[in-house]
Amino acid sequence: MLTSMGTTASFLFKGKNTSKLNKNEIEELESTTNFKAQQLQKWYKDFIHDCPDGHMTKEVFRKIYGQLFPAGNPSPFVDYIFNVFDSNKDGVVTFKEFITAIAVTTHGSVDDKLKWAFKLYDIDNDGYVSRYEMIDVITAIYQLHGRFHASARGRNAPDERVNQLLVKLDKDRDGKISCTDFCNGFKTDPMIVKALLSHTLSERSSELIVEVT
Ligand SMILES: [Ca+2]
Ligand SMILES: [Ca+2]
Repeated sequence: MLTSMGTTASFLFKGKNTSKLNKNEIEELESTTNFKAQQLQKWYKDFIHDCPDGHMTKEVFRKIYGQLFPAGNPSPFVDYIFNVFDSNKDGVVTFKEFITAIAVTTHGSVDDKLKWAFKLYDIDNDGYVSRYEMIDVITAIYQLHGRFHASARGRNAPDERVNQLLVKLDKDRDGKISCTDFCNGFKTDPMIVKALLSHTLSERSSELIVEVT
């Protein structure tokens, strides 16, 4: 995943800056993210260099994904991924929100990563992933890669792909998946992991979302 966003952010945030987190901020973030103080200061320096106002906007995300996927249309996917980073839903991503997401996606537990990925798919935040939400996210991922009209047909078409996944994940056949179903499905069936993650999150972008092995 950007080692996802990490890699991306690193190249995007080049430059020198003297901005630093204060002692209290460092202590809080060390305990919540498991990053060391030195790593946090570096992340912060890079973050402030590119976001002098102290928050990332959706435009910055579009810029990052546009650079990572020059052949695709990143906008639909950015809408969904931004929503996960922006945990308090105020329309901007603060450093704390940013580094928290990076921490989960780079060195969180498998459960934490799956819960994070679940939020990406649960677009309306009602606690369930519906068939339509899954189709929307997978379609956005195809568009991100710029291959929506090329290889995303037949068994690879988003609705067909979702049908295959729902058979595995939606045990009670009510057309929606809870976070527990989602996490259990991923953990008990490696093929689902492959189908949704490698597909959903291939190459660098996949790291941004979740890494499960
Ligand atoms: Ca926010
Ligand atoms: Ca939902």
